[in-house]
Amino acid sequence: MITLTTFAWVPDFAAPLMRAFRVRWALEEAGLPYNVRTVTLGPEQKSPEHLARQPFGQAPAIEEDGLVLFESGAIALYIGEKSEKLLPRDRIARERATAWVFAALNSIETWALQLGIIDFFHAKEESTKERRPQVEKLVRERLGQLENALGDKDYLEGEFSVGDLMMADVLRILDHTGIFQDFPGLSAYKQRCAARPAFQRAMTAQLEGFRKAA
Ligand SMILES: N[C@@H](CCC(=O)N[C@@H](CS)C(=O)NCC(=O)O)C(=O)O
Repeated sequence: MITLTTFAWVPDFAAPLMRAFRVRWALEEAGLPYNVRTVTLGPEQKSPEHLARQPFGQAPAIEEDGLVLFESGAIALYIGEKSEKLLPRDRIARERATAWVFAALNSIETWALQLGIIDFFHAKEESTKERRPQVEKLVRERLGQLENALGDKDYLEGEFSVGDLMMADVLRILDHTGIFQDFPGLSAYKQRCAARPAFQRAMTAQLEGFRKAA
């Protein structure tokens, strides 16, 4: 059985966003039970035990049958291998789903995160006045391109896959901005993904875990 390592507690703004969520969601979609191990922010994060799981002292990480795996993208694909629902067996559909995982992490998350970091940690700094509009412009460009690629489909390739799981999770980084008002197609896509029972179960479990540790 997979053991997920997550933080025991994170600040409120980060609780729904913490990247262990995407692992929980993938596990729920795949219908796989899992154990949870918690690590505390601070010295335990940088302990040799945790660095052996996650070389940067971050979370999530997973372990199963002697495999220790870090990076949420790699973990999502690993779980995908166990479920056709996440990674289709068809060669082309499978590669396309994989491409969307990379697109979410490389082409969207990098920019969404920049905006998140500015808003969550540097909102009052002088440099933000100049930097934020530049970053927002780039984010908007990427969102427009993503919305075009989605078109009128329910999911990026028609059927839900691990690519949608990663994309929908990454888009949530921007929830605090209200930017999706200007992208109705993506807004509906996000809602569709968040309405999935597996998403709901994973979110309940994540928030409950943090609440108990608070
Ligand atoms: N690229 C990594 C990023 C992991 C990451 O940044 N995790 C955050 C929590 S969501 C973290 O560990 N933050 C604490 C830190 O960086 O010290 C992944 O996708 O797994």
